[in-house]
Amino acid sequence: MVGNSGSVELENVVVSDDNGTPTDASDDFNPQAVLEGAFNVGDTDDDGLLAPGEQWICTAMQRADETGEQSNLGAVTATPVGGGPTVSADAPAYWTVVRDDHDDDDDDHDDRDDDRDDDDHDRDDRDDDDSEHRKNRSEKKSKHRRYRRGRDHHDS
Ligand SMILES: [Ca+2]
Ligand SMILES: [Ca+2]
Repeated sequence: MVGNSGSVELENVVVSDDNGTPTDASDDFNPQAVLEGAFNVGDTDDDGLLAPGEQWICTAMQRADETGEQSNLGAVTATPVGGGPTVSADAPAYWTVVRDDHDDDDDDHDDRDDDRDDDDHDRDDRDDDDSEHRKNRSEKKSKHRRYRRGRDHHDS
């Protein structure tokens, strides 16, 4: 998001991103302006000039090569309408990259927890109840398998 805290409209607004590598300018890029028609969605009077109070929006999606703490630096330059020195501003962003399969790992972990709870419960019961409970569970499973096999047979 790019704003103008001054009192003069700005033109030639250029937003850049250091791509998380401040010492390597070769991979820097310009985030895309979020447009509404031909102008930035935040250009409320559609004149292509960043007026005081306007909030222009730019966006970018980059794939991080490494997990862990990441940061990038967004910067913007612009020139005042009617002349004057180029103005600039920058803002760092920090985020953490996690692996794509992180959620799957969590699910597996939860399953293991559930099993462990069952075992604890069985252990509290007497041995007879415990074995009966296990038998009922396996009967239910085999019944379910038979049903599926029968239905498959019926279909074919
Ligand atoms: Ca860079
Ligand atoms: Ca404007």
